[in-house]
Amino acid sequence: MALERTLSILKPDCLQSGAIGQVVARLEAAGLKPVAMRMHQLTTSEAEGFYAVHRERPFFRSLVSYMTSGPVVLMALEGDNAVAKNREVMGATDPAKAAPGTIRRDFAKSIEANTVHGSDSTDNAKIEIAYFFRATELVKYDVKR
Ligand code: IDP
Ligand code: MG
Repeated sequence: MALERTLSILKPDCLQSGAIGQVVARLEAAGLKPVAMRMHQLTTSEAEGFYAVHRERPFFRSLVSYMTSGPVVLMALEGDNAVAKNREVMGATDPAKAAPGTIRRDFAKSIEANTVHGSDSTDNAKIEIAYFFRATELVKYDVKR
């Protein structure tokens, strides 16, 4: 299995649900180790840049508005197959379609306020981690359970 990194964002609804700890616990339990972590209030231009791939979508303005509506937690997660593993633990974009036991099924409010972001490929993970973190902000440590 390949050791990968992926970008995770705990979205405003996660913080407003008081669920930071519960969501991070699920990620860690899945073998996704936070190697960078920071709270942040996204600006409109940061959110527009981050979601630029979606700029022609009908939900783009609403998504940018939502992502800037409150603070988020930014994380780089590391682990075997971290990109796909994170997507699996997150569940489908629409919480109504997310599998039982996934983060979105259990915490998300709507298809927009869906609790977590996760990179969708290793290439995008590199771009997204670099969007928010300097290389020197990523730490190294071992987890032994
Ligand atoms: P993903 O987060 O599961 O990768 P994307 O299709 O990349 O889903 O969409 C990015 C984000 O845009 C979603 O997480 C969600 O917050 C929002 N979004 C996606 N589809 C819709 C929609 O149909 N209506 C409103 N918001 C949406
Ligand atoms: Mg996506």
